[in-house]
Amino acid sequence: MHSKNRISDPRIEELLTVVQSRTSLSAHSIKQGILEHLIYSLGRSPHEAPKQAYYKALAFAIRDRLQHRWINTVQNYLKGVRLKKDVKVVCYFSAEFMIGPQLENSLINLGIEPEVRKAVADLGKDLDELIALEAEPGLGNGGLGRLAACYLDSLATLERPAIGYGIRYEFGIFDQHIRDGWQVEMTDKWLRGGNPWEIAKPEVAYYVGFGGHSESYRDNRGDIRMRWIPDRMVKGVAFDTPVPGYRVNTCNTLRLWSAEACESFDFQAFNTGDYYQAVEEKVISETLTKVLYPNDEPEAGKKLRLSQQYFFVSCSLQDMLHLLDITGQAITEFPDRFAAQLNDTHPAIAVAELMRLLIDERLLSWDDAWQITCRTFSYTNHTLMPEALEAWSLALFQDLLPRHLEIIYEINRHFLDEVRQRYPGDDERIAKLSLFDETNLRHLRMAHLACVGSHSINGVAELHTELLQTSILKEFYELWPVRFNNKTNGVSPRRFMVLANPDLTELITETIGPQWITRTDQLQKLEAYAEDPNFRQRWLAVKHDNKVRLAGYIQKQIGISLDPSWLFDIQIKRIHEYKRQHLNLLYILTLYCRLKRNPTLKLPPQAFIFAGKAAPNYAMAKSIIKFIHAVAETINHDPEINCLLRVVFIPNFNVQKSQIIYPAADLSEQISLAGTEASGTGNMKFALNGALTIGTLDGANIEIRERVGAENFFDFGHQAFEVQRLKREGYSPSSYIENDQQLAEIFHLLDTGHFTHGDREILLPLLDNIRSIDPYMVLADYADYISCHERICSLWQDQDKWTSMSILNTARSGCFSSDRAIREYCDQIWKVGPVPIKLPPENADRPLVEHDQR
Ligand code: 26V
Repeated sequence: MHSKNRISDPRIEELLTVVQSRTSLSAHSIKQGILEHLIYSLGRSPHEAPKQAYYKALAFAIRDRLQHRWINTVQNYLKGVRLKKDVKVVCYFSAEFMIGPQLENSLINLGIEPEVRKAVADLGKDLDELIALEAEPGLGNGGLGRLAACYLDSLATLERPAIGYGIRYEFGIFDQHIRDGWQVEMTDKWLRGGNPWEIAKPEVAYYVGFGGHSESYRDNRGDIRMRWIPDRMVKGVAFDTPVPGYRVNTCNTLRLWSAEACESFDFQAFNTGDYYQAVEEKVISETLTKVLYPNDEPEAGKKLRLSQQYFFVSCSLQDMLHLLDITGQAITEFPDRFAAQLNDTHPAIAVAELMRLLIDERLLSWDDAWQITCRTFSYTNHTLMPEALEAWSLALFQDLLPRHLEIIYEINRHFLDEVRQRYPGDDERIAKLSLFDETNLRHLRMAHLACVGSHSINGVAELHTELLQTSILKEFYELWPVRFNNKTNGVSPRRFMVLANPDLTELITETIGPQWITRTDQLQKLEAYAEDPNFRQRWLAVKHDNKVRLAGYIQKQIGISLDPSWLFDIQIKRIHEYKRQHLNLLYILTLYCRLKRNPTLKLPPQAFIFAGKAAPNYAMAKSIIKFIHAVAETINHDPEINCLLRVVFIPNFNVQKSQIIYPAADLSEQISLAGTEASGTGNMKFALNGALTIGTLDGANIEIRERVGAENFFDFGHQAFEVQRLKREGYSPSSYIENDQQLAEIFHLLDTGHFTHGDREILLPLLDNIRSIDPYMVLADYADYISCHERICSLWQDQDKWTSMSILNTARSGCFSSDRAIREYCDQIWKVGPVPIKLPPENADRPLVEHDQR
């Protein structure tokens, strides 16, 4: 009880006894906490409680230990604002947050894993088993949602005030099952067992309108104003999840909105006697936040998606205005207190909603409101794919958000007036810049709305930002070059190294000290050990153990055995034609044919591991999954082949699984067609864990190659500018097959149903698409991809060299930490500095770390 010595104030003494049983980080107190929660929160006897109950009790006990940090963090921010200290809060608007499991992350950040392991063992349980029981909140599709989660982690670790605003989907990304090699989707009932990490705040609720019409009226100054009369209202209720930083007291908030029916509205219908209509309204309202939509499915549930986007954006902006009000600040302060980041265009409707709140509800002038709006928002673009750019049909938009449409017309009028002044008579440019696409059955372009209403526009890797400026946002770049900037993505070293790869973490920490965890540039110190035989041996041993762990998992879950001494060649990401999992398959099939022709061929044994989900209505992507399984089945069952090649598809890829897979990779496949992958973030997770990359010069691959050195990176394929030229000049995929015997043989085998039990139909649409259109130029990059793999195979023979290269990949990838990215966002866009959180004496248990980690 070392804190007792410090404290003499009796009032604090009293508080201390109240809170200390729930704040102490000792093993004894944690054990006590678990037992208390088992009995009093969950109503179970410790003797009969199932493991699931132990998991939950443990989660509650750990949440208790975050609680005072969380409360103090919020109080500190508000206090700072009240005292007119320039506290500014980052509001990260994102339709997706793929936060992954929370328990182990909290233990790592608090630095109490050893104590908790002991507490749990004292209760006769195994910590790893309890950790494995946590249902993963899969509230995102892939890279974009995981990026948002990494950014929240870094914001808290860097002690920056931040709120993540999003949607509490009742069903996250679907669970992927595989039946007969095909993907089958099942609903993700992640809330089934309750969610111990969230706290419902029923008193933090806002009303959001839909539909109806707008009308004009005279305000008490006699000025004409507009108001919106919606015909439906939905209530948004806040659910908060703590976001603890690493070894700091800062604990920020992820605030997700859940839709509920409004009581008062039901009542109205009830009065008119239409009880069933009222119940129906209730059901419709509560449908709003039911399910996450795949972002790569262009036609899915249009109307509901726009409703979801507007719903969470409106709740979040109302919440921000409320925070401003309770701290007694003027509306003009808004952009100095909040920096709101639009994570892609999903929240772009925020531009119109903030305008509406300021003009219609706070009665500001247009010009004042517009200034506040543009100073508040900044926009990150995450894709160049034309079919991915969000555009809403005006009919739908008008029906759902009539008042917003009026406001957007007005924004467009002001904007195009400015453009006309700059470029008189340039109607073509006007049409390109307009918020409305007049050619495409009149659509509202959300990327344009985001650009016009933001003071900063960024891409997520250097090439991507450059391509934004020269292609899809070219005219905006010409108009406002200073608004454009690049922020190359980053990933959390806590989640993807410390948590995912504890053995590597230990080896690195033992070698260069622990500071690298928050200062990843220090990983550079490992360079000095790249040629050290002893260190290399230990590095290799860690990789080997990680491969044993993955092989064990695969054996248990899928029943395929893998030899950890083989080369583990891994491609894990959403299944998409542009990511070209089928190019990877063509390499595997090439090896297959070569081995069949020459069974004594010298080849390093290779395990090919795939994982990833396909959007439920994306037929080609689903065929690619079937294709992988067809090849896997043939190869894995062929005794002539399976001694050198094996192919595995790990179903239901998620954050939890990714943590087992990244650390076990020797080779990372990053093979998208150049100019299509905005950044990629898996590429960074692999490199940080010491995998070598085979990759195209696309997205952040280019920067990874630059950093780790071209000699430690395997690049291949056409570059983005060559892809553009090829397309211009007329790309003919069939000629590649005609001129390459190996390709011809592969396609012949596929056509005869060699891998599909003689079925010549099931893969035909995919094969025909490659032969006739090949939209992502798989065939144009095939030859170079094969020869690149051949170089890799020969390098693999030299394990010392390989291991040195692996060490250098980790040592030089430090800049791909999300801490680096967040520092750039904070310094260059948000202008948000650190606000260290001090705990009051009654809450001080012990400092989380001795040294300064900032
Ligand atoms: C892609 C597509 C492909 C065509 C069909 C419709 C469609 C719709 C959406 C998308 C992707 C949307 C945005 C997105 O998720 N981008 C990803 O963001 C990551 C984080 O910045 C980045 O690493 C990935 O490269 C990028 O694809």
